[in-house]
Amino acid sequence: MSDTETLDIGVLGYRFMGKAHANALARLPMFFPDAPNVRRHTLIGRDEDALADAADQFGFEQTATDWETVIDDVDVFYNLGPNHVHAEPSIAALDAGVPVFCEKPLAPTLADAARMRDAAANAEVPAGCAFNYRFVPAIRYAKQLIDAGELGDIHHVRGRYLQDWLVDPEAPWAWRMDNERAGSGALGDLGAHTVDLIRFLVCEHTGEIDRLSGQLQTFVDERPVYGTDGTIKEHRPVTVDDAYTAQIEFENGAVGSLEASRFATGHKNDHTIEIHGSEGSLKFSLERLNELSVLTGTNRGYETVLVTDEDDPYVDAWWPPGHVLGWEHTFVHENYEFLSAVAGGGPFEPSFATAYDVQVVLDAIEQSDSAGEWISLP
Ligand code: SOE
Repeated sequence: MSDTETLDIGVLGYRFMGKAHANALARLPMFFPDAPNVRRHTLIGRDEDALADAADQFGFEQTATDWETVIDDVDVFYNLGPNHVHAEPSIAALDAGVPVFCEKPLAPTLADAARMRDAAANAEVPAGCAFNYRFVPAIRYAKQLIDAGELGDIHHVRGRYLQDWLVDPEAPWAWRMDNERAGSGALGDLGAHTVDLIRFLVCEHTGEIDRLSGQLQTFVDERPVYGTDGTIKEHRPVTVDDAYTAQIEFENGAVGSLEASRFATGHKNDHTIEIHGSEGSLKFSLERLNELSVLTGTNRGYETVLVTDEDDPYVDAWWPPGHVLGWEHTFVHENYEFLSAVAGGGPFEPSFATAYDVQVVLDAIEQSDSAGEWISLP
């Protein structure tokens, strides 16, 4: 850190998530003036040309191709690389006393996730996992309703995350289709979000997920790698799931179903959560993220509540009531919370410990699929 007032941020990864977090860092001083000052210090990646372009575009002061050299120079380390590079750099940063914000899923394997959780437990700095959908105002509002008992006793939870970017069998191979690098497919990439949201929303009331039955499916088992001239150079195997489903049961007997797919034709980024309790129900859809459908009391049908009032979570930082927010705002909110925890020395949720608990559920779904039977969680 060059002065006591500013946090220097080192960011590994400069593609989709690099852009989402860099945008969030740039927005913070304008919309959250009480956030700590940050400097977009070093952007880390392997391809020097692409990295230099990204650093220019995202407002970073410098670039580096070796994360090890950067850790000592920064106050906070963001790990936004592919899943297989989550563990080593994150653990090294935590061992050096540098706070870490890591993209989800925490790691490709439960063993790596456990090492990351342990490193975080031994470090005296925050280690957060970037489950950004917790920071949607409507999701925070849903949690307030559930915690206030408006839904009564929770009986049903349903979570579905649908995308369609792989339905074309000629869609190009990518690291997200490789078990070594990604750990799993739709399960870890999309299901991790659903499991985290469900645990965030209901587990204080239902207890943890106690047992589950899971199924994985791969519809296309190899995909083309294209050359720069657009012709197919080779085919590589797909070694992860394209879709998963799971039945879950909570400690209190509540039940749920989970699903994610990259083959859900027509659905681009459709994450829905539905919860039914003894006194009411609610429905959330990421495609309408400013709204929450709520059924309580004597209402006969769902009422669609616009969660855009100034007293709704995070909304007063932005625009006057009704001026809707989007996907990118969730990253600003989580960066605000994480960096405030870093500056204030406070805890941050979701922590590595929480992200490990998500990974336990993902791992159990894989175990259940392999064994063809229900699995009890530890
Ligand atoms: C996958 O397509 C993906 O980008 C996920 O990796 C993100 O976590 C999700 O928010 C959107 O979809």
